[in-house]
Amino acid sequence: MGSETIYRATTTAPVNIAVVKYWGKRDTKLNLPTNSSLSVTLSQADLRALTTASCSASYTGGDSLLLNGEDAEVTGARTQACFRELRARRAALEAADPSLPKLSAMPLRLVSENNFPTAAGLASSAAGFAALARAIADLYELPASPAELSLIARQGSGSACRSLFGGYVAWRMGDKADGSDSMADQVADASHWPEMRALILVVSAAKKGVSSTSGMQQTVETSGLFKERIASVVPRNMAIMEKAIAERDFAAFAEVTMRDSNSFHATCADTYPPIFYMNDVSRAAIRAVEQVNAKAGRTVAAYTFDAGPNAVIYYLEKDTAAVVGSFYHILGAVDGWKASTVQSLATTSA
Ligand code: 2P0
Repeated sequence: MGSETIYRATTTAPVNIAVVKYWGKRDTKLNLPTNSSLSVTLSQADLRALTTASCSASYTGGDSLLLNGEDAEVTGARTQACFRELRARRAALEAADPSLPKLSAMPLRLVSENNFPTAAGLASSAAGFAALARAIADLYELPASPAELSLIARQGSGSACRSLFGGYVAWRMGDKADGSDSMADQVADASHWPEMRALILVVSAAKKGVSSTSGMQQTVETSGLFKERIASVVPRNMAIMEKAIAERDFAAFAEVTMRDSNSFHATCADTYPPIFYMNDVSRAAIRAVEQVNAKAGRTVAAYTFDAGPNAVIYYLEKDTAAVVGSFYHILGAVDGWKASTVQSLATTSA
């Protein structure tokens, strides 16, 4: 084939929302976390990144990325780490089989789009780096498993390693200095507990004030509460959560989800200077979940908040009317509340 040949691969990757949160790095270069975490992968019909990777000897101007229609930076250390890892694996294949085209030497072009507004403040870096890693791996025809790709995506953005799997996914922190054991694994397939649903309440479309990357390092450096969180709170939450998922015990799943979100935001408040991601509408959403559960006489809904004010409410399909209807009714009276939501079949295959 001539030098004008364009090689191309397209893939999608889903968003994941953690129920036991990642917050803190022990190695900022390799994105190695201070604790394990666990998430639920959301439906790609609702939220996903769609990424095409291509390469050609005819491409000029080096590597490039078009993100939601706009030129984006590829010179950042994290993107470069992903490119380097994937190119090295391709180069090894080319060295073993000289008949293969030398894709590893060609400039890469990435085109990526989210099917949800980036302004919604949802964790888009997780789906984005997971899709980037898999699109290039497919382009290079690498025999890489989701676990191996999670090692690469992790270097782009920590939470991205969990978006290589569907269903219920753990990111095991590992203990090796080179990060070779800090990767994701699937705790349960989506089909194990398919009734799980997520309601995403878009409280604010504003960009968050403190980025996760810098916020978590400020927490690691200054919070005493954080030490307790990584030493005992998270290990306990991981154990209870894995059991709750195995037993499809929604009440236990919900309690750990809410406690872990509270614990994470408490360590943010204990950071010096403090970091506040939730706002008055977020807190109204917490009260609304408490009211919905009290009215039902059992736990039918669980809230969780990431590094921003938007709420994600987990519930089971059978309780849709009780949860979604009541929620809108209660929050309707809250000043600043916008009825902008995404409802998702939470568990999906990646
Ligand atoms: C999580 N978050 O487990 C937690 C909960 C936010 C709060 O993972 O620096 O964008 O790219 O590794 O993955 C957000 O942090 O941070 C995050 P980097 P990332 O989902």
